[in-house]
Amino acid sequence: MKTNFRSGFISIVGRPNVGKSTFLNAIIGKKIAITSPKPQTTRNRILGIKTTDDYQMVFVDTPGIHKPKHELGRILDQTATSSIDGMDAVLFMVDQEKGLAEDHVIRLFQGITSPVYLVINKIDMLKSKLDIDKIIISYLNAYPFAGYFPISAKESKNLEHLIEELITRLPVGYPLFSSEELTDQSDFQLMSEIIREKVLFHTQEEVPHAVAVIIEHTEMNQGVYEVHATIVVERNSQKQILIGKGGDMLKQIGTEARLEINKILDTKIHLILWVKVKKDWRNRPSDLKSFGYDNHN
Ligand SMILES: Nc1nc2c(ncn2[C@@H]2O[C@H](COP(=O)(O)OP(=O)(O)OP(=O)(O)O)[C@@H](O)[C@H]2O)c(=O)[nH]1
Ligand SMILES: [Mg+2]
Repeated sequence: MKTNFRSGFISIVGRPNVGKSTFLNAIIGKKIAITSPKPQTTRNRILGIKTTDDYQMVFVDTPGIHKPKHELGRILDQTATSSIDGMDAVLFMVDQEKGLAEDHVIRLFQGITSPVYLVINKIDMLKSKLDIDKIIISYLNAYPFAGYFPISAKESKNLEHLIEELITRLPVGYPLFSSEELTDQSDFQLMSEIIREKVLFHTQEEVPHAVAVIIEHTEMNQGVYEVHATIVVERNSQKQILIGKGGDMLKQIGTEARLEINKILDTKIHLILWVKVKKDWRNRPSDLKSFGYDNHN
């Protein structure tokens, strides 16, 4: 290891749907966090680890900060806000839609010592540089940001400038993870998240938010790696939607999830999905905890 090796933590915070997880995947170069056009996709703090000969950057992807309606939402906000202070740098990500409605997020930066960068994502959707400038100007008086970085996470545009700046914020220190590690998530967590992503993609309105996925167990059956998973919903009507006509919807979700798990984990699996109703689980501390959602994730 080089004597001036640097390592540190960088968190990514912002409102839901601005592209935090897409950015994490782009930086790491592999899908480790699920993404979707629906808000509140990310529910746990997810680490993405980028290691080179010179540095190790540990990115912390967080749930979008919003006004919670359930206990789950409150936990999500807490997970995000507890990932702000004590970081070597904070990336405050915005897109063109939000403007200054984000005051409640900016307020969280008061009193912290970490440098906060304004990262304007989705610039591929903007027509001109003037549009980017307008967004930056609208934030100028909101907080003394350490820098402004317009990027496109989806097209991996302008990421290298941001990385160069972040390197300067890393203290000299040992790596905290081995160089092969890209995330702190277990294979079970990754599998359950991929299944949830397919549910998010195929369902609308309240259903995506009412879903949790649990990997019950795995076993080898005649040379095939079987994964048994349960999709939990809050109401019978949601269960009907997920199963679909003649089981079509569940079959579709299962096929898409299986193909992606095969690819990402490089293992051939056989996926067996069940749907179960657990009334009001998003407000029940015991259910939230057993599904992996608590303040300590
Ligand atoms: N056009 C465009 N779309 C993007 C870009 N980055 C992300 N998106 C899209 O924005 C949507 C939300 O992306 P996510 O990465 O899930 O957003 P997030 O901030 O992690 O959302 P939460 O986890 O809900 O807080 C998805 O449909 C992405 O494809 C970008 O650079 N350009
Ligand atoms: Mg996310």
